[in-house]
Amino acid sequence: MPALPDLHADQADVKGVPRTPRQAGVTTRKTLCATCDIACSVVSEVVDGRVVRVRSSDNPIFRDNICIKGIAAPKGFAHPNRIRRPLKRVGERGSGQWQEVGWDEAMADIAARLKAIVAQHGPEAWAVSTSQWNTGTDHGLGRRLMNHVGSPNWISGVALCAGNTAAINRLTYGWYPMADFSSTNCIVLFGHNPKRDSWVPVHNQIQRAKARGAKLIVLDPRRSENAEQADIWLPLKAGTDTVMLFGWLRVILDEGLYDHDFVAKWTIGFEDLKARVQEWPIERVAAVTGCEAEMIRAAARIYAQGPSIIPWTPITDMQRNSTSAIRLQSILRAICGNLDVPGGEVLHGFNPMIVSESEIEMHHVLDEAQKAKQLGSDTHPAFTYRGQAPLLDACERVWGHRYANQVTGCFMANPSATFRAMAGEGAYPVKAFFALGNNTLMSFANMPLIHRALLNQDLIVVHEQFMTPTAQLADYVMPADSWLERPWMMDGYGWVSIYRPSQKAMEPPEECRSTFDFWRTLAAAMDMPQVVPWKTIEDFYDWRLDKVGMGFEEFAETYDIYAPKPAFRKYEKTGFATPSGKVELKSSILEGLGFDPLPYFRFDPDMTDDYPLKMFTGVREGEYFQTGGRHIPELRERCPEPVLFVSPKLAASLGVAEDEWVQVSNPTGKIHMKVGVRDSMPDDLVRIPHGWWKPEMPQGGETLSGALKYSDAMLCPDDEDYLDREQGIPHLKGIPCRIDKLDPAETAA
Ligand SMILES: Nc1nc2c(c(=O)[nH]1)N[C@H]1C(S)=C(S)[C@@H](COP(=O)(O)OP(=O)(O)OC[C@H]3O[C@@H](n4cnc5c(=O)[nH]c(N)nc54)[C@H](O)[C@@H]3O)O[C@H]1N2
Ligand SMILES: Nc1nc2c(c(=O)[nH]1)N[C@H]1C(S)=C(S)[C@@H](COP(=O)(O)OP(=O)(O)OC[C@H]3O[C@@H](n4cnc5c(=O)[nH]c(N)nc54)[C@H](O)[C@@H]3O)O[C@H]1N2
Ligand code: SF4
Ligand SMILES: [Mo]
Repeated sequence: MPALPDLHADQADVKGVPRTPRQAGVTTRKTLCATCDIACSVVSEVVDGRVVRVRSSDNPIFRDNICIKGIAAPKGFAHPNRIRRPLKRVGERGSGQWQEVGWDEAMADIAARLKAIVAQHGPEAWAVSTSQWNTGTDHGLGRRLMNHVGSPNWISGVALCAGNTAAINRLTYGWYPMADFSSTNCIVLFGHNPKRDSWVPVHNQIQRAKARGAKLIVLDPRRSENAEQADIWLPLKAGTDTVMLFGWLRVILDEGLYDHDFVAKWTIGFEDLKARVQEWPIERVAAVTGCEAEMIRAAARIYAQGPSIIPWTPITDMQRNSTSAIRLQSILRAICGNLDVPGGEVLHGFNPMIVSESEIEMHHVLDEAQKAKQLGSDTHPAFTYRGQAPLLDACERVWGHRYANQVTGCFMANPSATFRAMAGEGAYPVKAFFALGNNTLMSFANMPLIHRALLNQDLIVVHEQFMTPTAQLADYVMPADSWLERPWMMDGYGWVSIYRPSQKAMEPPEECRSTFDFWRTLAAAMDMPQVVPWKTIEDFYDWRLDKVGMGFEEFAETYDIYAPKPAFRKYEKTGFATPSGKVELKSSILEGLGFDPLPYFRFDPDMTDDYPLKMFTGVREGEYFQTGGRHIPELRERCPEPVLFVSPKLAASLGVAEDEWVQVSNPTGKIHMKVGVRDSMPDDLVRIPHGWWKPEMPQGGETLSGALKYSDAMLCPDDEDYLDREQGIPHLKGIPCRIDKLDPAETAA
């Protein structure tokens, strides 16, 4: 294969300042890339009203924060596949027959049909799924309209990525803290693997911290990029992070390495925790995790020296012991004195100068009877209204508002319960489903269930840039703008008090519109124009910025970053935003919900003869963000097919070789993948890539452009054995499967 061009080469001339535009007549706009959720500050170069290049920011703080997905984004958005006009389904659902309609006409029909469904089944029959990060300009307006209409059934990919971490962190100390990379002495990565083309700002922060001497500890079954540069790499068994955390706690408690004053003054439940940790002698931890006892001790001791950080990781968001793992991380932070200190993890609270998305959502208008109907709140309440309700008073006391919807994950319905209700298998029917910037079909567990759920809807509306497998099943596909084509005010997902503005760099094509416009026009068509009263998104931002005393345009010209001066140990004045005002090592909230108030570990179900292998889904591909991007030729030629990874030994025992096609199956479903033999993989684990479909394959029909043939979600179970108890999120890090070689004749891709 000929060598592929280095997409980063295009950035080479911008390493020094000042920077030279590559073309005459260039104007520049300060933009935030929203192709992935980390939102790098970049510069858009515009010629004749079109963005011709995206490059890394001129601000030294953000230098080199760019990846090939951001670089390729203008090409991706200009691609002929882009949806440019509202489409109304005219044939059978999923038949690929569409009629172009005007935006207003579409919204009028959508509103009429939604009203009819609400009238017949109640407002809770309307569910919405979004991913805040992609839509960018939702800003809580979707929830605001839902709260006024009366539906609690909002779900999101954040249920298994960061939103749930935020909700669970709040149970322990009331706010989800942010890692301070700038002055930490030790970074601990639980699987999380930032690299050159994934999570680039964090990758760069890790490199800078290492250069100043900070230690890096990596826990990963695979020899990942970060494992290779770690001071300590603990190659734990997949899904055993909770046990490893118990091991660290054991060392820290036995050796007295915790912050005694903090524990005495600011925590409750220490003695109970100690008793629970006794269940985990280091030898037992070593046996279960497969790591050496001495290495576990060494890692725990370095962490305890501090100040240390355990930056957010999605890996413990997606395990059947997720709640316990996240709670144990929170507990470690607290008892080792890493909470709200420089170089540790900082509790930001709201920015007092800007109206937050949590406020915009107006959760107080949804009445208690409707909140109680939130799907999944009876069985898996941790991040639902019911689970988070005990925090409301405390949140108001400490942070000034009752509803802190951090990372939009704190008042969600449970996705699996929602899909069951949509499929007609729940407590009540859900008959209208809206997906905004979320490829719902492929982005949760049990895809066959989601497929059934979608086919059982009376109304599906999708706001999208491309004809995703989810969009292919819609009644209406509404064309979305992109991050180059709209202004944005980024609030760090309500996690931090830092705001960053993004300037609109070009006009959206044809009828493409922002999520703000989607909700504004829907509210008006639902006869609720007062719910979204702002005419333009700039008016809306001006309103939010009222206290700053600047309009959005001036704000965006003036600031790259807008944040209050950092303050530490704020709890000394206010207490923590928990029911007790302390760090709850033993959680009163979990106890009140009928769960074990202390962390615990459930072993994975045993493998069977039929499904003897263990797989996880993950290892992000540098080329794509999640299920997107496969239509961009520059990226696709680098990563043309879905590839599973196995070790050379496992490949040999299965009788499969590099580039051969295989079927991966389990009781949930089956898919086809290509084999990649990697010596970085352990011998007892299979890696399945997330989010594969092929936009060039036929829409609808047998495979929905390959989604039913290649998507990892076909293999992810959501029965109780594979759900975290408290949150009900799926276990993506230890799923049984088998691998069978395919007859080459069957596999013409
Ligand atoms: N089975 C399984 N499920 C998973 C995961 C997994 O590994 N396996 N990973 C989880 C994780 S970590 C995450 S973050 C979630 C992500 O789940 P999603 O949020 O669904 O992420 P994407 O697959 O990127 O889908 C986003 C869609 O938004 C569209 N889009 C992009 N920009 C815009 C925009 O500006 N406006 C609108 N309206 N649409 C836009 C894209 O074209 C794309 O189709 O999935 C989670 N779900
Ligand atoms: N290029 C690119 N970048 C992305 C994304 C993308 O799609 N493409 N997605 C973004 C999003 S939404 C997210 S959430 C992040 C995710 O990115 P990361 O947090 O880096 O997650 P992954 O790359 O899925 O997996 C990281 C590591 O987890 C290890 N691992 C697997 N199972 C376990 C386990 O049970 N325990 C432990 N400790 N480790 C395990 C894997 O071996 C792998 O090396 O990436 C973001 N960045
Ligand atoms: S890491 Fe890449 S895709 Fe993500 S925001 Fe930065 S440039 Fe965009
Ligand atoms: Mo994610």
